[in-house]
Amino acid sequence: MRIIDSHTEGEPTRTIFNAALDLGSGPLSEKAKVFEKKYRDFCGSILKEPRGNDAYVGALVVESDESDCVAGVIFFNTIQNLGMCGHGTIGLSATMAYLGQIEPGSHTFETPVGKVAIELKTPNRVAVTNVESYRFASDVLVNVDSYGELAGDIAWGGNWFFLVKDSPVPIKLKYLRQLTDLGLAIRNDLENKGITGSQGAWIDHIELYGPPELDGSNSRSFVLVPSGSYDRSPCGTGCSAKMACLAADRSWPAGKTWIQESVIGSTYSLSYEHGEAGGVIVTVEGSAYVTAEVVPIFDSRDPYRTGI
Ligand code: PYC
Repeated sequence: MRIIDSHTEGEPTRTIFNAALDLGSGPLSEKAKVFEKKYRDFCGSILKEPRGNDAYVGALVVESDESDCVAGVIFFNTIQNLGMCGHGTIGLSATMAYLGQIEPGSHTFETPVGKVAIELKTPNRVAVTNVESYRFASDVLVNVDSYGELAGDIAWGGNWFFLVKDSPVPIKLKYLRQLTDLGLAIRNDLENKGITGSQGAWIDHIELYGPPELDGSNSRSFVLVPSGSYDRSPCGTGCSAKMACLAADRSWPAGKTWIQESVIGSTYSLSYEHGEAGGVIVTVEGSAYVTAEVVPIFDSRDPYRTGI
């Protein structure tokens, strides 16, 4: 097994090669289910504290049966699998470039929710063309103590999101505690009301939007991720969900660049085209850097070897 860490616009990815796990012989979507069920301790030991933390996303690289794909990848966080991961795909691409496994140009990865294309522009700059994204519901009301009623949209961008256009809390790092509490309270209210994505899917990511702070950018966002931590990047799948909502509202045209800031001020450059199923195909461009090579040691005497 070989493990390389990177960050994409501030958000960490831990990429795992040659893990030699027995995931069966089904399609990647089935292998991902086997991975989630059978290898919880593996995920915990790789991503959770004390070896990692709640912000990490793992990218388990597997062989793809698709002849046009350079690899298959299963993304996971400290509690479950992700469908797709935008920052993780950019991190994986920069990591494979660092290892000399891919050259600048076009490549395709297989994920459990579909194929994603990348353009490796430089060893660190990557544009990801995501799976088709769509808005599932608009103006859904939630109730949150101290903020009252808030309206948001539910959208799919490779994961499920609830997006609040005008956050009552400013999108600034100094309000991280309040933003996190608000995100958790919204998620709880959605759960209590039985509000889900399609087929009862848990809406596990909450996005709060506010005005941009940087010249030339369009918006700033805070993204609560399933572990209760937050995305340091603008969240690739979350940006895809956002573009799907903008397209559904007809408030941003296809092909025009949108710059999305994260709560730490890092940015993605986004645009969309109309998809075949009525949604949008979003391209997310950002930068990633390799930060470390990790050689984990699993000491059988360590009570926290599978994470806290
Ligand atoms: O970039 O898509 C993303 C993502 C999902 C969760 C954390 N990052």
